[in-house]
Amino acid sequence: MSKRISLTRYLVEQQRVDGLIPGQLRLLLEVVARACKRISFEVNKGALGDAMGSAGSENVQGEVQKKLDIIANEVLIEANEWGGHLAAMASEEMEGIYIVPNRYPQGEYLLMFDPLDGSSNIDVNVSIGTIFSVLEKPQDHPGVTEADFLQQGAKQVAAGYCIYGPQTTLVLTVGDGVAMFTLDREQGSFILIEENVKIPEDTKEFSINMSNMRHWDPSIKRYIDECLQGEEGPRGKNFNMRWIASMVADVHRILCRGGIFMYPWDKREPNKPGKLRLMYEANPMGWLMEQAGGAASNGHQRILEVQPTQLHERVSVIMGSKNEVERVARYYTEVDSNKA
Ligand code: P6P
Repeated sequence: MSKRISLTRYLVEQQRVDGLIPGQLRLLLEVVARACKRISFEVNKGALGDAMGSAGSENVQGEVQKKLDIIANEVLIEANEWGGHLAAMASEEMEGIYIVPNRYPQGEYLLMFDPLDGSSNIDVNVSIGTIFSVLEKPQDHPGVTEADFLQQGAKQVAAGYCIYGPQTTLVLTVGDGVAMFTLDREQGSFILIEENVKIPEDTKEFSINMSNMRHWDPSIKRYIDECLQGEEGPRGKNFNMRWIASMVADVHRILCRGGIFMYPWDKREPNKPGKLRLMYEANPMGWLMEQAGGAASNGHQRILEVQPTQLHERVSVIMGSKNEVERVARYYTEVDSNKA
């Protein structure tokens, strides 16, 4: 069992021992954690607060915004803009980037986030979460533009999420494995509960929205069909299915006990590569999966090697237990080579 130390002490020791976390990045991560704590308090109020229900507006994705989506976004902006560690931020809830105002010092990092992922679950009391990703601002030019954010996921220097469930738990990587911290509400601190998280390479549990089955491409249909055939089929074992419709919750389960999470391209919107967003959903979650010994693919390549061309671009997502992700990718390769 990991020693029960605070997030602050963990980050200081990682900074001191491994030099992995420069002072400004440590400050950034502590500020994000404090913002997540604040969001957790708002989420946990539920109907007792005045933040439930729709905000009566749509975000850049054309999705109905919940009041808590907007509150969470504002909390993250206000917490991070004055510290001097960031040059700019980008959010699922904002069309363009948010450049740190001139009244504050500019830092060397770029922060991207989905402030409240899975927000359709807010009104029915199902776990939701904040997802964040940190890049270094390119130093070869002054100022900051949207183009500075368009870096491959492999360039991330920190990534994580905070899940607001029965516990509020922050999950983080800076490239040296995955650590988990649960909020101790009495102390008001995130306390280390697990470090060096490892995902089993095999699983008996898949996570996909089965209602989209008729729209899937052949590789996904083949993979799921083989799982459904159970021990009499080619997999020789029975599978279980989970779909919470909250990526943070599904990913957290996989980090804790293995599994494969899939939101693949389907023919409902054939011109879109997928539903989930690359920069602030697939990249941070994909890095966490790889840092925990799992894998993350869009079916054709490693998600972290996808070269972004737009801030809010979407991507097909297959991530989790390494051997399962590799099996799905193999099925795609077989289809691609048959086409060739
Ligand atoms: P569906 C939540 O809206 C989200 O972006 C992810 O958190 C989740 O995995 C997915 O969409 C659920 O999508 O189509 O099953 O409602």
